[in-house]
Amino acid sequence: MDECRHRTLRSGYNANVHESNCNSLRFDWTRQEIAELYHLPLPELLFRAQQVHREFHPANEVQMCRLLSIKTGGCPEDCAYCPQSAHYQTGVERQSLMPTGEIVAAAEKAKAEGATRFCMGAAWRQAPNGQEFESVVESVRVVAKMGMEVCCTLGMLTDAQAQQLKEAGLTAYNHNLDTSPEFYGNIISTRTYEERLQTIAAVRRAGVTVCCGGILGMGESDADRAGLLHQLASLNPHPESVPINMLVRAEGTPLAHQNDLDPLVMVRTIATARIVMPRSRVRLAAGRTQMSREAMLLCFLAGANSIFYGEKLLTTPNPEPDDDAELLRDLGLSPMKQAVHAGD
Ligand code: SAM
Ligand code: DTB
Ligand code: SF4
Repeated sequence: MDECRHRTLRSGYNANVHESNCNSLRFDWTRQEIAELYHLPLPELLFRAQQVHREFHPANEVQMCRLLSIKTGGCPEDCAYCPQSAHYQTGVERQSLMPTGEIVAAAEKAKAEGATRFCMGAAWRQAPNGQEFESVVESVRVVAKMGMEVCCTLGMLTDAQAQQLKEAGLTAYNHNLDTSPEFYGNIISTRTYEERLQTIAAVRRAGVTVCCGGILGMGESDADRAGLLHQLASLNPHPESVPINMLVRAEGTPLAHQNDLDPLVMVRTIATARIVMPRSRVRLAAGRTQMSREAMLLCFLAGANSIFYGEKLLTTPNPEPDDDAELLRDLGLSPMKQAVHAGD
């Protein structure tokens, strides 16, 4: 555990707050401790999350990330939430891998609009070898040279592929655990939790930063949300980015008719993530079109400091950029400049 700075900086500091906020970078959180944080009275939870947030991050900055689906639909996996799974009739049109020129044009547009991170998503079970992979590597190389943080999410990855992406300048690799180990089997049957962890380990070994989070609103319980956070907070180092997605209900998927998720569940989960993974960037990811401005404000107050910016996520809508720009202006939040340490 890192030496706690509060001990020397703030004498007379409340011991309980100190206990949960100042265990900076713990990797031994128990599931019980995480569940207890998650269930704190919400004002208390938000207060503690704000304290951690302000100790580790600029208080009023938000990272702007742009997503692009570079290979869409027809995925052999059966993820029950996903409009791109070939197992369901969702109306998503299949598209083969986008050429580097088109990807770079999208990245240039994103950069001009203020995004500092560019994330390329592909509906693959695992990153392919051969020509297609070489083409992705080339896209990573060009976008990295533009001075943007580059993230990919291509499915499972081998050590050699992770290394090749690293050499091309990849900042981060997104591979979500999605939910708790216990609930996972209700959502995906075509690959295991352990396989997800193995890809995350390969990304880490290659020296690429890890972007790993989950989805709320799939019918999981509070205990499952604490279980997901426990898995994430037990990774050492913690994922540098933790995307918290609200399920986007896609017609044709098994989860199309899930009940609305109470946005306060997003708030609680983000606040708990902020406390247990103090240095990580917590991303208020998919699902913002279903949230009010006030709910998004609470997510920022809870410690979210990154969003996807642009009218589309991968295949589903995101808030209009003008509306997001207005929201940030009204809240007094500033778009983050390029990270000092890419991947933070
Ligand atoms: N195929 C790769 C994979 O699964 O790792 C990369 C692309 S996949 C679309 C990336 C992530 O998007 C998933 O892990 C999931 O967490 C998230 N996602 C997919 N569909 C979603 C939905 N309908 N709502 C919220 N998040 C979703
Ligand atoms: C993540 O956690 N959320 C993003 C990104 N990582 C790749 C994807 C959200 C996808 C939402 C559904 C869609 O647009 O297809
Ligand atoms: Fe395929 Fe990824 Fe969608 Fe699962 S989440 S079906 S792996 S694209």
